[in-house]
Amino acid sequence: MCGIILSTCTVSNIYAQTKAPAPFGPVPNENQMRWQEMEYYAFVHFSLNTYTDQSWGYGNEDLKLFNPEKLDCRQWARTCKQAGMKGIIITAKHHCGFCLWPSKYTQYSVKNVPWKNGKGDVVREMADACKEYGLKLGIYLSPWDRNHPDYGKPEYITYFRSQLTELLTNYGPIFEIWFDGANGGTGYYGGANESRKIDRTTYYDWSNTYKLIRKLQPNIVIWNDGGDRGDIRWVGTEGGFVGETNWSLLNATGEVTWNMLHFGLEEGNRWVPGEVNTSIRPEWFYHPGENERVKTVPQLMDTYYNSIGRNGTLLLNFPIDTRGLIHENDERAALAFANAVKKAFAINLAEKKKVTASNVRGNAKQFAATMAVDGNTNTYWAADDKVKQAALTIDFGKPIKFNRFLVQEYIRLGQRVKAFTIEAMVAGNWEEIAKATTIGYKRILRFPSVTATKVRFNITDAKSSPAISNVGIYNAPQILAAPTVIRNQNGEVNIVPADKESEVYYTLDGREPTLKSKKYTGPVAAGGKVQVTAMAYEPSSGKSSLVTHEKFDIPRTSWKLIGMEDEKAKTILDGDPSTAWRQRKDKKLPVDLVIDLGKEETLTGFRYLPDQNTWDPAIISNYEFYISNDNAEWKLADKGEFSNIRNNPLWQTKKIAAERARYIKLRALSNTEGNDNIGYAEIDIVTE
Ligand code: FUL
Repeated sequence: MCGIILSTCTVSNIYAQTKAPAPFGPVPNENQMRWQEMEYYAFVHFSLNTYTDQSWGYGNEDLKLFNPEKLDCRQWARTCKQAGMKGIIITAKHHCGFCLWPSKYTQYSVKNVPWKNGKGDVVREMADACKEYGLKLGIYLSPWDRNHPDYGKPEYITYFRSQLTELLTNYGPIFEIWFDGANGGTGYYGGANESRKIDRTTYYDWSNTYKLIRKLQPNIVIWNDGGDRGDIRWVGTEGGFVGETNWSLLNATGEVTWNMLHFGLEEGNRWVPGEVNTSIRPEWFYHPGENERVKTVPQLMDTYYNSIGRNGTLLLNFPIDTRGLIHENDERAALAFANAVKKAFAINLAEKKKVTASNVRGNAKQFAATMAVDGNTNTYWAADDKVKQAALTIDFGKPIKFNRFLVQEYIRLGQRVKAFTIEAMVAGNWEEIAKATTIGYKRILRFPSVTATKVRFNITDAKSSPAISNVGIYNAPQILAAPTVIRNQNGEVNIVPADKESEVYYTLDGREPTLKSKKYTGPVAAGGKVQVTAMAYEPSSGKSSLVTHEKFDIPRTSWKLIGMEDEKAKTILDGDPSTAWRQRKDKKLPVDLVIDLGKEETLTGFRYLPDQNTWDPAIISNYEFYISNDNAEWKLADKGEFSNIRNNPLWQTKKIAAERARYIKLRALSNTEGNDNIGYAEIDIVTE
């Protein structure tokens, strides 16, 4: 009798222990799960801005400008598909209010443009092309509308919801809706030409807008940077990276700080994973001047590892060009990037290898170590409840060379792992080769190539017993990066390859470098206007990098900062984007920076690169630019805003009517944070 009872007890114990682990903390819903598994998808930015060379339209841009000669959404979809992307989010309406679809509720749309005599619908063409290529469709609808007369009034919310209803009803399934956070400010507003402020927490009444969205598109995910908690979050930068520690959690209510956006919130009570949005060029919209500024494969690979490799998805933008196409340079870069990813992860060296675990949940087969290397992310290796430290050892049986480690948690049960290390058995000894914090849906670590017989994946800390659905080990080919080119104040050009061992070849006349060009051996004196091109070359493989193109205007050798006691201010002219100088903390706006150019020049513009520090921004948003011949009488040459500079702190180039002057003054009227911090990485001029 007792024996029977005993065995029943044992059986039920085993049964209890081999039940799947209970979910820990918040978990993704099905929509978030489907979205996360997409991993990589596109943005397309296309609007009147495409024809005005602007980042943000004011709302009064002429509709006649919209007449793309070769608009071909099928080319966009084909490119995205070939690039391995799973969907496309289109800017149906950007801040200028122009609608790419013939909305019933406004005249400011494709209804009234020369393109297709007002009979066209870009959103429809996009939806059809996505369907043809098996891609999902997403919609960007800017809440801020600089054209609409009612913006700022309650009536606008009705308009906004009517537009949402059109977009979410007439174009089939929509996987994601994107509400940008830029909200309120100056604009045309039906001719009022004024500044309108709204309270971003209350104005849009998001909770009712969300209800409408979910009713119309039950499978959608909502991205919202400006209001109530959406289903996914911005990661606090448009630079293409999320924090190394990345929790897919936030709190359901309350303020979201920059740190929470960038790293998630370990103790958050709601599943809100991060989406990394960045552009394949510096800017979101097409600017012909950026045709040579398309990101290189090494840059895009960095973005890949810092987004998808850090538990994020990657939303990569293509600025559609004036013809209505993804520019050939962007297409080439996206396909080369896809190819590099494919090559890097072509062979999982861990798959089906001998694998053991320090603990297996209930010693049960369905949670065995092998589940992490079976190539199926629906099965997972799990440890017993209460086990928060566990190791998985992969035995190759012979020395194998590798440089990447990929790991995935079974996130349907929550995000659990807080810290882990990777060790390799090199010549009979265990060596730690990498160390990291969170995992989440996917984590990829890069490290210098190592040759080892075994790899040990150690979970050193977890919120709850780990559940690992996939482990991958790869030997990714090296990619040569295009070198960095800078010119210092003395007019010397410095070229720095990403890999110190690479050889560098360059030209100073804009011609493409070859192995017959000059070999770089140290700083090169290059006065006057120069166009430097440079490439890195690896003699052992015979491979060369993509080419860097840098244009420099007249050298700043004899420039002087006026009225500046701080010696460090010179960094504003040192040519190095990573060094910056800030005005004294106690200075109140407006704040001036005055430069003596040493002699009269014919000025046709000026350039400003903000301090690249993202922690405590000191970025000018509104400015006035003055010129003078005697540093006494000043003439206002230009004034305006640096649009979108907070999220995208790139070089800003402003044109002015050509004029001769010896002194320039950049007056900062406001900064992006509403405080008085003002900083500069670089200031430069453009001459005729
Ligand atoms: C930003 C916008 O202001 C930009 O113009 C762009 O659309 C980007 C994706 O979001 O915040």
